Amino acid sequence: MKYKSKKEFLDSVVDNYSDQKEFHQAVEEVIHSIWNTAANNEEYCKFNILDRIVVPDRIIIFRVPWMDDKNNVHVNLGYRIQFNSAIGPYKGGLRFHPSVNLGILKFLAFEQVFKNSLTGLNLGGGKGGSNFDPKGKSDKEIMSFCYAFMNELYRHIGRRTDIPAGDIGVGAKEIGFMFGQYKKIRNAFTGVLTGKGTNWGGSLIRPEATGYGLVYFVVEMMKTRKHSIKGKTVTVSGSGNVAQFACEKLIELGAKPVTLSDSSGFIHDPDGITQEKIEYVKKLKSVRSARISEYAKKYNVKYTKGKRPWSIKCDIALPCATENELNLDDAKELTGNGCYVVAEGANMPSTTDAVHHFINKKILYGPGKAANAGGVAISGIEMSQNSTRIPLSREKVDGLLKEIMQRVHRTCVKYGDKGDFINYVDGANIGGFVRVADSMIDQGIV
Ligand code: NDP
Ligand code: 2IT
Repeated sequence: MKYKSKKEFLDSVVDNYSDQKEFHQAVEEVIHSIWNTAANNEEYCKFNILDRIVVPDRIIIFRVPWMDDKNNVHVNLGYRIQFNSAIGPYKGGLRFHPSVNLGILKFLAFEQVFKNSLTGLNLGGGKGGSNFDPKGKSDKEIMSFCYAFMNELYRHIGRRTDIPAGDIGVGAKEIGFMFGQYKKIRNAFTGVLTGKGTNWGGSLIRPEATGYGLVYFVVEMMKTRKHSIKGKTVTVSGSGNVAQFACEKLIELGAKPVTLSDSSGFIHDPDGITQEKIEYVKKLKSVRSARISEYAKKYNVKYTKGKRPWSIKCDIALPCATENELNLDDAKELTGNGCYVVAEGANMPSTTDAVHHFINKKILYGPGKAANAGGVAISGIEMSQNSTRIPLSREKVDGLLKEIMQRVHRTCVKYGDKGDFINYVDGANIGGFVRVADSMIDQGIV
């Protein structure tokens, strides 16, 4: 082993990438879990897997010039991080949000490597996006931006190379525009993106998959304590793709979601968010700048400005908005109020301190790379439907989603069972790592 201690290794990562704090956070969490596995394995040491696994295969950064409706010319930064392709072509979403920078995309791409490994499918890890802000933009401006983004991205992606999808700020509409431009430039109709419309190669259940899969994972976690999700009160943050479909599945299984949020505040509906109300949210949030405060006006419930929903008493909490949206104080408040299941629809929504608190309290805590793997898993199923050219039914895809989430859960238990509780963080990190590390060794020093 090249490093004398875990700390020495982590310090080297911080020194090399001093301004990428989210990336350090994600690496630190993984390294804590895998250290013993990596340090005690002769082959992993000989092939220097640790140093290699924290460096992306390549990072592409490019200029995205576009024109708004008033003929003003703007320039944004575009990124694609191709992190690791040991077990398959790069796969991961594109995020359009003003906060996007290299550190955030590196953390997301790094997490994606382990998440994709856990699905059991042949998917490598990648992520990309832009600091473009879709809020308040017209459809024409969104289209201009997506075309401009693809004018450069097309040369770096391909159905056997790198297959992007959606993430924050990138939904069906943006995927449509980017697919159209890729097809135009390449003159090829291929499954180069996932999350496509079902008329043109998309998979049924892909829009639902992250939220539904999250709830399937919660069901599996609760089974380990012989508990049922039925009748449980659930706080959910976010009100976008993941939050909406998590709520939908919760309602179907008889649980009671009571909150939703956005970057402006949260609503609390103590009677429970119903399917009818979710349909309203879907419509409301199809306009990117719409605010969840509208829900409070329409249904006459409380809206709290500038806060997140973690002060609300619940059995289960599902953070589904963004990174670091749940800190140590929130974690203490949640467990103090009796919450004993936390599962992450978002990527890295809990701060490091909050994660330690959940683990010390031995609650059922499902980290994002396991709990939200359903989205990318069904992206993988979309790719296989594009290859065979045979679309699958809703029931078939939903069945596969359930099966894959059960597989992810089994892997977490295999590597994270501590006897008196399951450490899902260790389980997900070690389970995800071993498959990638073994594959890297098989392929030599590349
Ligand atoms: P959407 O763009 O559909 O929705 C994002 C939601 O999160 C909105 O309610 C948004 O509010 C809120 N949000 C975004 N940024 C912030 C912020 N800085 N502070 C507070 N709230 C914020 O995205 P998704 O639902 O697709 O993604 C949500 C999370 O799930 C992300 O962490 C993403 O990486 C993760 N994820 C998504 C998958 C997918 O398939 N889509 C798969 C796996 C994980 P506002 O409108 O105010 O911006
Ligand atoms: O974070 C994620 O897993 C996603 N945004 C989905 C990636 C994908 O390729 O479907």
